[in-house]
Amino acid sequence: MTHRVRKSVWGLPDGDETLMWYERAVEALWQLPVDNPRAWFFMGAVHGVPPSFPNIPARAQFWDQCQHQSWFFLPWHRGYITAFEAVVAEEVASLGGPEDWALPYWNYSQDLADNPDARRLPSPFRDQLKPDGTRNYLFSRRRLVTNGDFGLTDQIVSLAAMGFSDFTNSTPGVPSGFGGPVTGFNPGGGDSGALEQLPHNVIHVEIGGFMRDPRTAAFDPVFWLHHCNIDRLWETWRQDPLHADPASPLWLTGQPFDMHDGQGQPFSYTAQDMLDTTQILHGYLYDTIPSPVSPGDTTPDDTEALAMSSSGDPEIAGASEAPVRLGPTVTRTRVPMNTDVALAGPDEAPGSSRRVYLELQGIRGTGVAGNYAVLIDLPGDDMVPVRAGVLSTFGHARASRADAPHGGSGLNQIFDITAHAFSLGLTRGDTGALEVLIEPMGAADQAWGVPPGLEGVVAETDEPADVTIGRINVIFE
Ligand SMILES: [Cu+2]
Repeated sequence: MTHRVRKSVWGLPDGDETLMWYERAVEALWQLPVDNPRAWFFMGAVHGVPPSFPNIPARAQFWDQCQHQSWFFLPWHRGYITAFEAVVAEEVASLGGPEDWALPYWNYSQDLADNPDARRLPSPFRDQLKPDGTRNYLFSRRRLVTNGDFGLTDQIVSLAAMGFSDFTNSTPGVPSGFGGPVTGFNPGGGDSGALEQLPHNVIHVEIGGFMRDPRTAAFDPVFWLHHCNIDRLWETWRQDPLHADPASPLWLTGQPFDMHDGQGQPFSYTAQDMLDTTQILHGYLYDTIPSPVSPGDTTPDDTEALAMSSSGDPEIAGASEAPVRLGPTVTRTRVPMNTDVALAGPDEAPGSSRRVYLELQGIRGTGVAGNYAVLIDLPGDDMVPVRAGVLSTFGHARASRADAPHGGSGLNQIFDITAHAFSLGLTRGDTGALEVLIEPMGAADQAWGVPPGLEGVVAETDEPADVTIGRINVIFE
């Protein structure tokens, strides 16, 4: 049996019709009533429900289901985009297109030497109208960029996540592994896994428009190519014999998810059902990854992977004294250090098992905000501040609602600053404070902008963008 093959969108040859058929299918699905499980609006609301969206009977079971800041992030989205692919492929075939349509992926992290255009949005997504003057259903207003160039930097397309050896880690204060922390059903709140954080969250916010908020993200047709790429990166990671998905039954079978297939029939799945891509609905493969090994063949097991990566109990070596509200320019925060904890011995140089993390805890607020560059510095020295990472606000408003998981305590974000901590002298134990600088990246884009045809269906956000960090911690592990 042959399987659908998901290809790089920038690698599609001249004259390829994959995106032409995608656009035609989106147009057809757009016309379906919102309570039809195959409707564009229904499928987008499965991820998140925009304010002012209609209430339908299926809402409680099928909408607002996306899993974020969770070890279910990757398997839930795999089922979601594959169900979407099934619906689009069904529509393409019924419109007279190919029988084997597959979702392409956008590999923005591709080496620019191999493809100078890799970081640009492919042109079929850019223009409001098609060459014949009719509406382009792949268009969505995105950060007011019309030439496809979002200015994605090396830092934004970083694949550092692929270096994580463990899938999950639930130790507070340290990164939660490649795939995310152990949770139950979790639409948002807490720590993102490494791949979810970067590039996933950061790309969402950089693209802007609907993509900036989980409640509207799946209404942008490029959402699906972004998530197809994230899914490909998971598949690439898990094909490495040194990596393993969680072996816990809580992950494998403990949490079922409800979805609709290409015919609009309900089905449910667990993470275990997502491990062999050739067995999910119609089955698919990626053009550049070898066939999956069968589930269960992977080594080492989860507990060994966890044991290898954790080296000691994390301790808080410094903490900010009050919540930090981010301003329109640079926000500077002094983080007093506890000199008893902030001491690394001479044998604990970079490369040893001792790690230092900067934790932004309880990122809360309203509206749709941008990304922020996070830099660290020692007060009073003459060195230039160094970059600790990118703070992404994707989902911060949703994770702040009192009815959200964790009671609306917001998002957490953790950066590994080990190398900087040694070079700044933070580990000498004689440093009184660390200064953290948080600076908006790029232009503000506070409105979603309602694309043509969605007026009256999706309200433009009227909440002001506001971001507050509950506490900034320096953690020694
Ligand atoms: Cu996403």
